[in-house]
Amino acid sequence: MMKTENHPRIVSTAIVVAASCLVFLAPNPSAAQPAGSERLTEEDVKRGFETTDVNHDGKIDPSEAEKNEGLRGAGRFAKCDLDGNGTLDLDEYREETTVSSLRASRSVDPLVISKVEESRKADARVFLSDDAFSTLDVDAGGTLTLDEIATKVPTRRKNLEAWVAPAFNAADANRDTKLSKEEFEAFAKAIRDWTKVTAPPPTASPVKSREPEKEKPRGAR
Ligand SMILES: [Ca+2]
Ligand SMILES: [Ca+2]
Ligand SMILES: [Ca+2]
Repeated sequence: MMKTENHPRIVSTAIVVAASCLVFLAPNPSAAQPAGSERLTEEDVKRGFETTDVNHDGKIDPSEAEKNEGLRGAGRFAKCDLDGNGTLDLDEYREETTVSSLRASRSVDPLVISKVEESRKADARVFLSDDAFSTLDVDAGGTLTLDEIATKVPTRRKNLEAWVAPAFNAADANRDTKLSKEEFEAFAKAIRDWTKVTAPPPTASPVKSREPEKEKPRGAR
């Protein structure tokens, strides 16, 4: 059985992974952070996104990202592209802007946080239904592997690696890389607890995930 105190570490891992992709997303600081304000608002997020989305197609592609100080650089774009579809949507942009603001100890408007939570909840919903276990148990073998889970959660594949994999590993009490029904309950609880959080903690304590990310030293900006 997973201990409930594991879940803050799961959150932390997600933050390390997510935060490592960005220092600051806005194309210029004034676009996302009005002078005299330390609070990131939903309006700031949208303005930063629209400024970066030069051709206004509602997506940030790699060439647009190259013009954004916070998005350019080897590997950064890919890390922010949570569903791996080659572009950044507003949810992906908001998620990373929020993380980078919290890391920089800027306050984040509750509306921004709640929108981030909405998108995480959408990802998490598949784990929280009553018949989640049987839905996910593709081969009906009575256990779940991470690959089985991945086939059912295709749209946020990188999210899966960032926070589902650590939750999975933490819940896998007997370390056989499969979740029994009982282990799955601990996993689902961690996901449920995590998607309820209102703000991630500012510091991180990495948990080993299946595909470890290259991490910056803790506290690096
Ligand atoms: Ca675009
Ligand atoms: Ca994307
Ligand atoms: Ca197991």
